[in-house]
Amino acid sequence: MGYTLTEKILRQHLADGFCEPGKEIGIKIDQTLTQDATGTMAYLQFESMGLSDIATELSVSYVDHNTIQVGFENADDHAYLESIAKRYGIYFSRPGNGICHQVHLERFARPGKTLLGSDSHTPTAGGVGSLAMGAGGLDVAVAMGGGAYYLAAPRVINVHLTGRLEPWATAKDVVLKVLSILSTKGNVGCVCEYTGEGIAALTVPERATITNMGAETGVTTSIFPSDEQTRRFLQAQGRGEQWTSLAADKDATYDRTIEIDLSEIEPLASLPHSPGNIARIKDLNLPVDQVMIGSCTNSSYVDLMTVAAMLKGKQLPAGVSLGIAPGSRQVLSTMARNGALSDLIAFGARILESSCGFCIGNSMSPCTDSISVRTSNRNFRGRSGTASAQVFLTSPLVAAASALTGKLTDPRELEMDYPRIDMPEHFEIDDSMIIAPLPTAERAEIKVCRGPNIGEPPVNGPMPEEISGQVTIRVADLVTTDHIMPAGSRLKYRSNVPKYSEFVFEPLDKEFSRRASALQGQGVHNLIVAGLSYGQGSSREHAALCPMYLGVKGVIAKSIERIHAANLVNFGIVPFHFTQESDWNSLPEKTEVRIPGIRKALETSKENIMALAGNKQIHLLMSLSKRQRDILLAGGLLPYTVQASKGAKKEK
Ligand code: MIC
Ligand code: SF4
Repeated sequence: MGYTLTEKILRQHLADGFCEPGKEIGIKIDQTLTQDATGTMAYLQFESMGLSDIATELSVSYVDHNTIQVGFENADDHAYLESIAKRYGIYFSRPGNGICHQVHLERFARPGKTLLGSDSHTPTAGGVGSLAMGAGGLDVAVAMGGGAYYLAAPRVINVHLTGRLEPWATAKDVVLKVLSILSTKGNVGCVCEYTGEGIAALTVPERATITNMGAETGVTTSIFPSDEQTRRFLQAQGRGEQWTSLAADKDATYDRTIEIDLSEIEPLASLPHSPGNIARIKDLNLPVDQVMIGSCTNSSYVDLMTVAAMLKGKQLPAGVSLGIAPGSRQVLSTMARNGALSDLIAFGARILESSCGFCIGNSMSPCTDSISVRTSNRNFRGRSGTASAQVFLTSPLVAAASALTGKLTDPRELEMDYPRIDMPEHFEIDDSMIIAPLPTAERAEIKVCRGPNIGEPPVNGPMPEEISGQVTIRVADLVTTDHIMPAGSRLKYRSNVPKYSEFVFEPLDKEFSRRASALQGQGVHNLIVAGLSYGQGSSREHAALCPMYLGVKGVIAKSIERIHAANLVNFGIVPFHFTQESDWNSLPEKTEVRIPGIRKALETSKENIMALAGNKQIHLLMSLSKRQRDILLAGGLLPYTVQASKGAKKEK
């Protein structure tokens, strides 16, 4: 029996366990990436492990989320990150150089390598055949130190593509089609592997759009084989020697197969307020107030050159605003040289820095009750920075068509020839904004810059004998990490956990933080009760770290998303699942809950737990590996790793 591509790469990197779907395995990580919003905490955690160097083949620290700062906080983060990179032999991509996923794809991602990134869109590199996964910063810190990354061996879904995209249909529409089939829930523990004759015509940047937004389905990652298109891309990036051919075996077996005929793909959109609400553009007839083009999903050279060709010589209608953020400095400077940038400016576009910016509500928030069309990957309520705005996610071509007409427009309706833009044979390469690691001998001399915004990572105590507390908040289905730990204007507090913790659940319940903190002061454990797919969206570990700081000991949910469940364990919070639907009703807010013998249950690998909700007994499931139980007993991955390394030293 042959192997899938995913299995092949996993087997080559296996460090612990057996590759059997659902079973926990540890794999060796070749490359890591971090970005500033999650990276500062990841490096603080790395430092507290007391290691002298990184152990990966390559680690890159990007600054792309908070680049245009108000106040000193982000600037302090940047200075810290630059100095840490110098100290430990990490590449440093300076602010302005571009969005981590776009730059990593252009300059570093390689077929067959494992990549772990502290950002949920790390699977973008699956476009070049990397097995690329998002994780919490602490997992990335451990991987940088040479520790294995633990995950459930995935079930592999074959997304089989046939046919060829028609003009005006794009890779974005393909991934929106995939979302319409898989939805945003129920895919935890799966990988999407793309196969079929339809892939041959898709370029690497198109593939990367698909693997990037695959994250919204909740899969562990998505991956394309490495073929002639991959070779072409690597050659165009001056990295041809890094190409190797990779594909699944012909007789590989898959858990499920999805068939998509590319010739039937039409321009689609995700409707507010979930990436999984898919509709055809031609069925939507709505006025548009704002159009935003960019983000790690759609800001490649071809994406933006096509937009520029569509807008050239025309004028932005009154009442509509247009912002464009090229994904990398490579894209921006190429367009500056070839004149396409002036076409965009002449049209009336506002050119934003090559960074995440608008995608995370950091700039150009739309006005009250408006409609914003965006090429990014998430449209959760309020993520744009405006709670009442309606965000539609589309391809760059639909976005450009809508900027031309002032309403949501299927570009096939424009009286315009399709402007076919090809990927260049050679991209313009200038890595001067990437600071390469110092020679090892010079690293120890580096002084790490710590401004007042750089706090110590808080460390949890060991798991108590029993959990005794109350339901401090009860939330519905599909609560995202944007609900738990808002970004936008709050993002600058990422390195200051006490301050950032004031905003836990802010979009849902402004009083939560104060309440939890007061209960914690009285020695009461806080518990969160949640519905389906709790913690979907980003990899931000602050959605576990800050609740931990406020004394949360457990989350009881109908289901929890992969990265968030791992983050909870990493910060000593037990992820419990309901086993009986009716128990959900027994846990309204303020219910007193006791989980006696929780330490014992963790020590003895007990899975089915009895808890007391008021006077009523409820049944909970604690489905964890031995390693996860040990982490929870220690109070989290940091104390666990420190204990484990002390143990190893004693044995020597
Ligand atoms: C996002 O898109 O929400 C982010 C900001 O890039 C996050 C990371 C974070 O929360 O900092 C992600 O996707 O993981
Ligand atoms: Fe940045 Fe948006 Fe991509 Fe997250 S989804 S990495 S905020 S561009």
